[in-house]
Amino acid sequence: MRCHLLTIVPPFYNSPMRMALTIAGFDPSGGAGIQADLKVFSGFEVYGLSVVAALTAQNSMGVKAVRPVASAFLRRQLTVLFEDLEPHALKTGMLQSRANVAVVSEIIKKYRLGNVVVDPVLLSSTGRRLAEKGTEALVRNKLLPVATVVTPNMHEASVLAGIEVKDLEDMKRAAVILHELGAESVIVTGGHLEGTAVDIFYNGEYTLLKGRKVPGEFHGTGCRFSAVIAALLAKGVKPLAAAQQAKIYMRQAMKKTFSTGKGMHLFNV
Ligand code: PXL
Repeated sequence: MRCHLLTIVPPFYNSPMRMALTIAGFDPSGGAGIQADLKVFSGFEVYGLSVVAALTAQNSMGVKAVRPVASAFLRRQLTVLFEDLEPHALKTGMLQSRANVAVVSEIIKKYRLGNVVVDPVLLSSTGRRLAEKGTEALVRNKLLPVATVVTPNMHEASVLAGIEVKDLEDMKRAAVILHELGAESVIVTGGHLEGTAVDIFYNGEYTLLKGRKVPGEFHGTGCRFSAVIAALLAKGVKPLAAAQQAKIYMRQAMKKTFSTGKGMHLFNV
């Protein structure tokens, strides 16, 4: 008897399917982290791989608890995956522990992975620490040197660059510092600027990514922005064009959010 599924779905090894991997935290509310990333990947018709670096207990009102995955098990998830599958791009999100940042950096180098998007998650939207103390130093020393694109918000840019970041000029200075630390392209996102939402893209040259603010508090904005960039890099788009498209995508997505009435708005994807 013919098996229709097998005839319809081609196997991966001769498939043109593009793949992206997210190494991030698990969000039961589906608003951020791995869940958000996978939904974005599938929206761009990129096959999503996901490796869990941390667990969280949270809802639209905020993160209540965080647990890192043991770094040895994080390494095992990655090595088993790479015995078989090679992503065309990957993004890192909430890695939570210093040991996990070190493992991710080691594996990226060992498997010579390219198209690496680093979302240097340190705090949740509601201000809770999502990374143990001292993680920023490892992100600076071990992840920035392997990053194709790093996407800090103003707070993360300030912590990583070691300068105050309050306005566009500070964002530009921070971008140069993070570029010098090894990231090929830096996008400092300006969602927290007053009245405007301009991002700074820097790869040796500056490009301003202009945007208008969409009013409201949204859960998982940073995750989605970096996931769009990873999906587009997986499809062969260059970092600047990917950042420009991600900016447009985010504005559309923010207009399509919904609220449970209690906490932040959730994206309708
Ligand atoms: O937006 C940062 C972030 C990343 N990853 C996970 C999160 C959050 C914020 O809540 O829960 C899993």
